[in-house]
Amino acid sequence: MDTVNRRKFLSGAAAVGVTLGAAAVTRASLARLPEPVIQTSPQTQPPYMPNTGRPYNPVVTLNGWSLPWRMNNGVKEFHLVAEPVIREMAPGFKAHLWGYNGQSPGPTIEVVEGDRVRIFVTNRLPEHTSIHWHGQRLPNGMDGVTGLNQPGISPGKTFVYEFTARRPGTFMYHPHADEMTQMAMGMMGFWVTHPKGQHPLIESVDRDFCFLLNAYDIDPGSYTPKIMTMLDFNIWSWNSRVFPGIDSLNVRLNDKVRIRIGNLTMTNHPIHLHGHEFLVTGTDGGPTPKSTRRYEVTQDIAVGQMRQLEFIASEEGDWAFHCHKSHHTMNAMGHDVPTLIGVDHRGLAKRISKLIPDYMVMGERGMADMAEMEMPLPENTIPMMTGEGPFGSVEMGGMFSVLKVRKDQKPGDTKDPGWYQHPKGTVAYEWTGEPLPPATRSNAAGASAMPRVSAKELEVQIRKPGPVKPSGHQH
Ligand SMILES: [Cu+2]
Repeated sequence: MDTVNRRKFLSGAAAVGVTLGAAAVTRASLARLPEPVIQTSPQTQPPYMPNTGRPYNPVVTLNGWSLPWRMNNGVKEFHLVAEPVIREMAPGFKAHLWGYNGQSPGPTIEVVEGDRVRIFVTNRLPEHTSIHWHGQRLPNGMDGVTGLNQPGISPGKTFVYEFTARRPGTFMYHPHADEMTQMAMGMMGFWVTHPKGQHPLIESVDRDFCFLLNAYDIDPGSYTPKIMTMLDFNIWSWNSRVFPGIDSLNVRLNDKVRIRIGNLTMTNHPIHLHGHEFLVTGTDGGPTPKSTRRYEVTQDIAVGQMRQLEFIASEEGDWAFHCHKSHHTMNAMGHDVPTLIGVDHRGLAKRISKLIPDYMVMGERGMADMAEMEMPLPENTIPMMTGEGPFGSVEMGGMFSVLKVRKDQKPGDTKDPGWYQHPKGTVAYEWTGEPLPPATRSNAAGASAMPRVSAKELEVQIRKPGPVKPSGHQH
């Protein structure tokens, strides 16, 4: 990226509400807390180009931003404010979370290997907190485990963490105080330590993206996550956004791309990229030795782990990029709907609708109908599967985004180029020749094990969508 673009990005960032600390920092003001920088937009902010400290190539935080710092006698000073925030998880769906500096996740912290870093942490939550700097080498008393390494930071108080960023790599930060609650509420952030100069195992790239995997349990129609949930989450998100609210990863054809991912959910996520193979160039422990690298199209990321994926974006198009657990590409509602594939509803719906006027038959042909259904949703939620593509509904939700590779995407340009225009003759098409004669095979298959049942002898659970609880069953 050239300097002009960098400047433009910086002023672009300022225009959408990032307030940079005062340019001229006086001696007196250095004795005070650095002014916290607050960001309330859920849009992906352009890379943050520093004007002090050692140079590096900044990352792009998906639907997030990087935290500016002030330089104080050679020390990079950041100010994180733990506080309640409102996060738009997708258009039309807002969550009341806890986060840092106006957003959940908090801002990405970017430093350079060898930097002396001082982080002020102010607690505006109703209970004590702390921050653990996940993966860092640091003095034990800076590790952030409440009770073990430090007392909790009480509401209203500010603590100071200080250490040297000793090894380059991909890190995270999160509370180590009432963790179950505070992480279920969205308190987490990304940390990147860039290498100083050339590193034999860290290549420079054209695009460097990062995001956290996180999950929430938010009942349709409500705003606050249920913090006691251990496994049964209904909102699977990247940086507290769900498809179609997750921005696409927009790159130029033949760009070298790095994607850094950290997992702070309660389960593993096999992250799958279409159209390209990638190498895993880094893990929690730092850059991987070259001899261990092999090409993959899916990388599982376990709880508490970080992974760096790298590839050359050499295929033009709109490539799906998602978690391969199919329930993790779905949003709230519908996870506990019984399987009705093969059940003959004919006549039944009419009879039920006499009792329950807005009853809908769901799932008789599979669940794809859900994406098109004009379903009465409660006021603050998002359909289970949604997202409009150039060919119709994408029938996805949750942990899903698109890698957009374009010949004419400008170097460093992060803007969404729109949908891919496929060259003529390169899209799957409908066969218009002689059709296959109808088969009796599928009805006969498994006849004794799976007899087709008629509506007369069928017991059906009637479930109304929305906040209304299942209303019993009907013969
Ligand atoms: Cu997943």
